[in-house]
Amino acid sequence: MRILIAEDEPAFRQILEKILTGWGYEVRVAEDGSAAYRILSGEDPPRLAILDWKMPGLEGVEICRRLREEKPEHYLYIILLTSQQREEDLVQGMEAGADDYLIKPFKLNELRVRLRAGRRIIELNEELLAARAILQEKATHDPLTGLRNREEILDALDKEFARVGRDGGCFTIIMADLDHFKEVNDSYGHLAGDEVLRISAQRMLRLMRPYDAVGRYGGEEFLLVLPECCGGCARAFAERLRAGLAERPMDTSEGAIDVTVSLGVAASGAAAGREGARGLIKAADDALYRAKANGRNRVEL
Ligand code: GH3
Ligand code: MG
Ligand code: MG
Ligand code: MG
Ligand code: MG
Repeated sequence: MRILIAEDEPAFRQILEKILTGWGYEVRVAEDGSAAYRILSGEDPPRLAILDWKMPGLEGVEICRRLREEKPEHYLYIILLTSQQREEDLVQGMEAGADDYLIKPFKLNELRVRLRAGRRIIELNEELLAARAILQEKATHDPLTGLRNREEILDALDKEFARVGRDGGCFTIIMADLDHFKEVNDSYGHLAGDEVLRISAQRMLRLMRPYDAVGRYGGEEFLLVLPECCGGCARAFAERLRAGLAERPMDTSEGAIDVTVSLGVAASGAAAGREGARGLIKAADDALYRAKANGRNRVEL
């Protein structure tokens, strides 16, 4: 585990560095408070720090205070090292955000076990963050395709709607529905149908720009939100999407399957005002219905 030692006294700093390296830590050192603060507030800082209290530049307590205020999301375990030994100092140091406190001179064994306690907390914190990321992913994404789920793409649409209302400009949404998908399931089985959904999602993603959003709106229905793309741009994109999906058969475990898609396009201007984002969905849905009625594998506005 990486650790920062901030200590202005060279001899003591070198001893600490040597000892901690011997204990298996990957050690970085800072010779004064400003250097320590730069490292800890920078990119990918160590998660464990031993800070001397009295240092030129910034004092250890001040570093604690600033980091807790500025980077509350980044968990850093801080041990303050100091020769201050009054109770008020301890209280002040911990209140500034230190996790632990050691008074010089201290016993090496004590430092060793206190660091171990710190590591336990850091590891627990990391597990918690990982679990939260998984929950977050599950709550916002469709497990089959990995695309945003319905709530999440509707959320993206609401945000885009609000952005355009505030900053002006335009955007387009596309409702895309696979054609005769029930037949794919009936002929090749539900698992092959699943594979087709996954491949369709991948093909769509490849055709989109990085700031476009796509989500699985329903079973075999996808909603796309395209910022700063209207009129000719939107039509051309929808056409590329249609052609790109149908371009070549999709390779599944049940063989190659030909798939086409119908698309309904609606530009933000179409539903400006009272109906809001839901009105736009209705417009795209109506266009999709026309695309189906007019023979499928086509784009309607
Ligand atoms: P249309 O061209 O009019 O859209 O015809 P369609 O057959 O695609 O439309 P319909 O709404 O009749 O059928 C959609 C099918 O999609 C029915 C449903 O079983 C299937 N489906 C929905 N979700 C999934 C899924 O997650 N996996 C698979 N394999 N099939 C799904
Ligand atoms: Mg000092
Ligand atoms: Mg369909
Ligand atoms: Mg249908
Ligand atoms: Mg459908």
